[in-house]
Order: sequence, then C-alpha cells, then structure tokens
Amino acid sequence: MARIFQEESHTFSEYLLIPNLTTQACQSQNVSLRTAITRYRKGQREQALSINIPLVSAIMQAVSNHTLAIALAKEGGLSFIYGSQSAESEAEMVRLVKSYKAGIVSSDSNLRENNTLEDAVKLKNNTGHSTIAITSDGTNSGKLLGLLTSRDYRLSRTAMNTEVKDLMTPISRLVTAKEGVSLTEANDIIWEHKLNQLPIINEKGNLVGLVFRKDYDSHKDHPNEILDRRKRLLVGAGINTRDYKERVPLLVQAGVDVLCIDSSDGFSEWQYETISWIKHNYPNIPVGAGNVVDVDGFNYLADAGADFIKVGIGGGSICITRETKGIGCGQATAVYNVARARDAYYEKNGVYIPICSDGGIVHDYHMTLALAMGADFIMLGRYFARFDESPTKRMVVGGKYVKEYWGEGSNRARNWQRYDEGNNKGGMLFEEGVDSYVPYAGSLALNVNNSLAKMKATMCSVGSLTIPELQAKARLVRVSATSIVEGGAHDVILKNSQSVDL
Ligand code: RVP
Repeated sequence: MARIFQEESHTFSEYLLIPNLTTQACQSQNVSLRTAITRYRKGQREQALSINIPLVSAIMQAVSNHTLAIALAKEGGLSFIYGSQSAESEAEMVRLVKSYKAGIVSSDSNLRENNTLEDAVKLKNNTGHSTIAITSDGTNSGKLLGLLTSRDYRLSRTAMNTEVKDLMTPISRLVTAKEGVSLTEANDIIWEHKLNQLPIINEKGNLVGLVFRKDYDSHKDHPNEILDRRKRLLVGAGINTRDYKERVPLLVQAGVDVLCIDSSDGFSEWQYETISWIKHNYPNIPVGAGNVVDVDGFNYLADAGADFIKVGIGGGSICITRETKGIGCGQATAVYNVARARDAYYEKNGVYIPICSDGGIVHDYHMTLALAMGADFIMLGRYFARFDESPTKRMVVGGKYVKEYWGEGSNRARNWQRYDEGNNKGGMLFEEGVDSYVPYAGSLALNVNNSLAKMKATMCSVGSLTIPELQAKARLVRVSATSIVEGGAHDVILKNSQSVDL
C-alpha cells in the first residue's frame, strides 16, 4: 500500500524568519560566512574542506566553466565545472583554474623567437593574456629567451611580420629569479625593480613559471579568496556514474579539489558504486553525491561515504523534472527534513556530513532561509548564469540585455548521463529541462557582495554571527498566500515597474 506523507511540502517563499535579539556584537563586519563542505568527525571541523562564503555554482554548461570558477573562488565560493563535456576538456578547465593564480603560475602564452607579431597578437586574443614567454621550443618549460608584452610593440606602427626576437625584452635585460624562490621573495623582487612580472627559471635557464604583480594586488582586493596549500584557487568538478573510471583520474591529475556526482535523482546503487570506487582509488579526494530530498536518500548516501549531500529535485528554475517524472519535493521542506537527518546521523555516528541546498533560489533572502533551515551551503544556477563571467553569450532580446541559460536535462545540453538511469543503457528519451534567457546582471563580484550584505544583515536580525549559530537559533514561520502579497510593494503605483529582480 502506498504511503502518503501527511505533511505538505513547501518552498522558501512560504517562510519568513522571526527576528531574535540583535546584540551589539551583531554587526555585519563581525559575521563569518565560512562553512565546512566536506564530512568531518566530531571535534575535527577544521580538517574539513571549507569555503569562505556559502555559495557554489551549479554543475551546468551555462554556468560553471573556468572563468566563472576563477571569479567565484576569488570571492570565496566554489564552482563545480560542468561534466557534460569530454573528460579532457573538463580537466583542461580545472587546469586553467588551478594555474590561474599560484602566486607562481605556469606560463600559458609561449612562442618561439622566430614567430611573428601576428602570431603574438593571435595568441594574446586567444588567451586574453598579454605577457608572452619566448622560449627555445615555444613551450612553457623551454629555455627562456625573452618576454614580449604589449608594451613592446605598437600595432599602428609595427609591421605584423616582424619577428618577436626583434621586439621582445631579451633575457640579458630581464630580471629573473631562480627556481625555489618563495612567493614573498618574488614579490619583494617585483617591488624592488618595479616589475609587472617576474620569470622564474631553473639552473639550466628553462622557464619554470611567472609571478605577476597584479596577483599580489588581487589577493589584497579579494581577502576571501579560497586557496589550496600551494596558493592555487580551489575548484570542484561534476562527474557522472557512467564514465567515472576514465574521468576522475584526469580531473585528479588536473588538480581538482573536490568532486560531485551530478544527478537529478541520486538515491541509486550507481552512486553507491561510484563513491566506493573513488574512496578506494582516491581516498584523499572528497566526493559529494545527490540529489536527494528525504531522510532515506540522505542515509543511503551517507553510508556510501559521500562527503557532502546535495538536496533538491525539481526546484531548479529551468527544471521540469516534477512535470515530466512526477518526482520531487518542495525545496524548503526537503532541506529541513534532510538537515534533521544529518543532525541525527551526527548524533548517532559522530560524523557531520554537510548538506547543500541545490536550486530554486529566486530572491537573495531565500539563500539565508536555506541556511536557516539547515543547509551548510547553497548551489545556484540561474543566479550565476546572469553574470559577465558565466560562459554564455550576452545578447539583446526585446530591448533588454540577457544571457542564455539552459537546463542540463534540456535537449540543448544533452547531458544524458545526468538524466538517464545511470546504468550504461544511455540515451535521453525526454527532456527534463528548458532553454531560456535570464536578465544580464553585470559582474559576479558586485552581485555576490550585494547578496552577501543582505545575508549578513538578516543574520544580525536573527542574532547570529555564524552559519551554525543561525541554524541553531533560527525561528521560522509559514506565511499565508495573502501575507506573501503583503510582503512585496502593494497598493501603490510603482514608478519603475521595469526593475530587474536580482
Ligand atoms: P536554479 O539555481 O534554480 O537555476 O537551479 C539550478 C539547479 O537546477 C542545478 O544545480 C541542478 O540541480 C538543477 N538542474 C540543472 N539542469 C536541470 C534540468 O535541466 N532539469 N536542472
């Protein structure tokens, strides 16, 4: 006999937070949004992988490539590079994030000395980087012969067929540092000689890497950025339950920090097997799993060894899984129920497994509600798709700037690994997602900081300086349909009805 749950499931818009006492210490600058995203044993929270803001970007073609991953990691959050591409190109995106800022980065723009200015300009347009290392073999580890930067030529005056050896600053006039130099020493040399970049070479004169002045400044501008021990930005990657034995090794080789199995329904034996294989072969690489919406799904993946568990089925803005398959649960109820399962698991086993609320964030305050209801961090697709750094094109539609945003279950993404049964039978028979536009919103940094300012203000109203404190203290109330209307501007004539909902 089927069982019908007595409780209705609800979504974030149906709840509000009741303020707690705001003490004098409760001020935005005192709020910490740092959150652990991988499992840890009681008393060992510091050993978990943590991020500085509780936002991660969705595993989607229209959202998480290397440019978004770099921008988000600089603000303190984490991207999961989309897995619906070849393992090689996904690994390449991971590599681009990892090499973005090591303090000492490996040079991604290199030419031989007999290449022409035309070659240099093409390369610069491709990589977006204006510093080109000129090496004996045109690779990033050849013998360093000189550096070419945009200061070395004037496109209006210099003939395009000029060889770079006649334009570059030759090694004899370059300040360099020897391999083994520390980042602090390298930065001192940069300051002392007023350089923009400092090449690092080994004892044979081969190029090892470059240190850029702008990276030093960048860290000052991005105090929240998340870095690994080698000062490289952190990045995650999505995987599936089909080709993980080939894909995971390439991602690990590229330096990925954390993996996540990407599936609309994660309560499956395929996920169990995938997690077991990763734990056996790569015990040091954390792996998240999901998505689930209830206690049973959570416990199953927790026992499988998942390092975090993603919650949400059908709540995504572009998702029609509920309409096509009739599975899912209101996102607020799902998060609340799974959070209780997590707490019970912690109580029983002494192991805390963070949960991620995935999809369905429409207003900024929904983020804070998701945390208050027990989420440790939040995954967003639509939100990030609107920014400059997302991979999609900005265009004008109906006189407004928009960006494209499509679901991984749409025909356009053809991400059948996420949407079939995970059993190698393959083939996407029906769509679970749509193709859409979202309003263009500008730079990631500006928007994220604005959203976080609201989050911190709400946390202060709830008398909480940290996410665990918010989870412990939050008091929420359901609101009636009429109260929801009362919550927006009402009974006035709005002067600007065109305003974009951020
Ligand atoms: P949103 O932030 O509301 O746009 O939701 C993003 C989430 O939607 C993703 O992280 C994923 O879980 C889900 N998704 C992605 N594609 C599809 C689909 O095509 N149905 N759903």
